Amino acid sequence: AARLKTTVFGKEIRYFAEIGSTNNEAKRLAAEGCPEGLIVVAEAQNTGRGRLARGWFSPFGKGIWLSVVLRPSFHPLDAPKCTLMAAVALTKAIHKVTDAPCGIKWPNDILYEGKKLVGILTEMSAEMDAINYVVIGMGINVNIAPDEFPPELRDIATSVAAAAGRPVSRLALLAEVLAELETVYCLAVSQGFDPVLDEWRKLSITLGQQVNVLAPGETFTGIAVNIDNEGALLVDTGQGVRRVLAGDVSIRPP
Ligand code: BT5
Repeated sequence: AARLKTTVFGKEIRYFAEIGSTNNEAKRLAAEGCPEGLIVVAEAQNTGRGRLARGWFSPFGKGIWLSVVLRPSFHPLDAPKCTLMAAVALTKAIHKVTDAPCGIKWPNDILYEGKKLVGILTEMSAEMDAINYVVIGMGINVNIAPDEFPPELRDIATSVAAAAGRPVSRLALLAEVLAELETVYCLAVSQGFDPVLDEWRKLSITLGQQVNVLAPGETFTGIAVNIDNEGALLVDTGQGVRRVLAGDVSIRPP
């Protein structure tokens, strides 16, 4: 805690050697009324989760498996933008520990050399027009060597240490992540998401690229031209611009 640079985030820390999912624990604590800024971290997750019931590989002592509880006053429809906000904070934090070029793939991945370093899972509880809580889950592969990934992830996953070419202090990186996240969250609360989305655009590796979009029920290709003020990806298919609010996007090699 001595190394923390934040005023609210991480002032209350729940640390586990092993847990099912830090997001589940954070949601449980949030439902019980815990304060904003509480974080849950674990050395290992047994049932780490991605989106759509996918799994998240979370080996002991090798990553930052982290969830942060927020209690924002903005509208529930703005909550998905918390994922983009977290991606901005994580990319900036990683840029503090390595010069290796990494950037954001819409909506929730940070990639280095086309492979995923970080995944983000935002979950929310809201009633009517008010958010009760938002939990931002972040999985950062810190010191995982290429051969330590299970075979099915070897072609798609990498780590901060692999990008940096040396081991990286998880504690130092965690302090940077919380500092950047608090800064960008304060910006969103005070000025709205527009300046956050501008930062996202600068750190994106998706915009300007030819992409394949796997949206619910269909697949198409086009050029990712922008994100709109709701955080949706705008893809120019040649026959018009399509708006993608949820889905998976792959960047096509040139
Ligand atoms: C994500 O989902 O990328 C969100 C991951 C969020 C993980 C954090 S860890 C702390 C918190 N607690 C949780 O339980 N979760 C959050 P998605 O975009 O659906 O990607 C999932 C896919 O990424 C999987 O189906 C695998 O193909 C791949 N994958 C799994 N583990 C990975 C890893 N460690 N590194 C890179 N890719 C991985």
